[in-house]
Amino acid sequence: MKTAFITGITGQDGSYLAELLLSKGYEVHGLVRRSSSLNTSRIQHLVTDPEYQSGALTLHYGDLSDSEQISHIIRTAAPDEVYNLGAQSHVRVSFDTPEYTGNTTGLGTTRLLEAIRRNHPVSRFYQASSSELYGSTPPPQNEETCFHPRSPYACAKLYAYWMTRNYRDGYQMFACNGVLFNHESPRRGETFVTRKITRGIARILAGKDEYLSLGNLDARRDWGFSPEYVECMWRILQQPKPDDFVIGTGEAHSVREFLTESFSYAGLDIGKNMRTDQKYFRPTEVDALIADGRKAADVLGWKSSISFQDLVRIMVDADMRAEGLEAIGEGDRILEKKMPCRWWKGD
Ligand code: NAP
Ligand code: G4F
Repeated sequence: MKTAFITGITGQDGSYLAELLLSKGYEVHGLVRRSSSLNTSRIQHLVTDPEYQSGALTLHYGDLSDSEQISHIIRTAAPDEVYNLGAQSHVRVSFDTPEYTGNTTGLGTTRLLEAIRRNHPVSRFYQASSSELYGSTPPPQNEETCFHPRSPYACAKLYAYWMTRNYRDGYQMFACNGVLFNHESPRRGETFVTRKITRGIARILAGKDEYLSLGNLDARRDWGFSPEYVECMWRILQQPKPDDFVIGTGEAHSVREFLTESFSYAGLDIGKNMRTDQKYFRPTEVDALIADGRKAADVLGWKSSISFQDLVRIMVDADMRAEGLEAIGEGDRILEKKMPCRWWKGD
């Protein structure tokens, strides 16, 4: 049985990855930061699942700013694979908290790499790098494209990206970057734009809100489906040699297109139910991200199967149900057709 350690296990990707690895028979350790309110809702179903009560899932309190606890976990769990998904991951918030973002998203990676190097250097390491690294470099973007970060978040991720490569080169560690483009799901944080829109739709239909407030509608993103992307993280660590990979669908849509597609699916009127608000605009914006994922297709044998329209339907339906409304239903049919062997249990 292999052992994995996941930072960010309570987040969108961490929760799906935990399920994927448990379904493959891994023993999974996860880092959970203490908070005064419950932050384990995405993995609560795993915590209470009798299947995992025999030691397959172990949660450890800790924080990416606490090197002693991170070292202790690496030393005692001796994981075969480490997935560093923990981060202050919100780009807009990083403009308000640049130092904190640098500490967790940037230096947190170094703390983990150093804990591995000193305690268990055979661990394979996955760093959650981001398409935000490309910033203002025009698309399409691949492994050779130069980086031009446009936010404190992207600067922190750039430092983490290079530390990962330096530990690979300098210490021969199996350390890899997955440069993932935006990926979403019903478990996406409520303040990222896709989820904000789909949840906003459900709240309007439930009579709780009258309208949704958004910022820049012109930015274009390459949006994929998170469960498919965590599968790539795992595949990256199963390769014969460590390497970096770009992961995305190769198709981009604007925020406006996401809004139009989801509002029309739910039968809402943008003119009546949407407003723009300056507070959601950013000091510097990333205009367009589109993955050139040919390397991932060739080496990892990976290609996305959930389209933009599918994603919209899956997310709107999930939020309708979460509000106690009836789902329109296409989202369920898409998942049944395209992902019949689903390994995740939540949603
Ligand atoms: P997410 O939902 O925001 O999850 C972030 C996780 O990090 C949560 O578990 C969070 O804990 C944890 N965390 C935050 N600060 C921490 C700290 N100081 N110490 C320990 N843990 C901390 O993010 P995601 O969408 O799953 O993304 C996973 C990773 O991939 C992140 O590193 C993100 O930057 C990166 N990424 C994401 C995308 C995307 O489109 N989703 C694309 C490229 C890269 P709480 O639950 O307690 O907040
Ligand atoms: O959903 P977003 O906040 O995601 P963003 O900034 O692209 O970052 C996400 O993807 C990155 C990968 O490229 C990750 F590394 C990162 O951790 C995160 O997961 O914003 C998407 C776009 C932006 O252009 C933003 O300006 O939507 C625009 N937007 C317009 N109105 C809004 C809003 N974004 C948010 N969050 N909230 C709005 O009201």
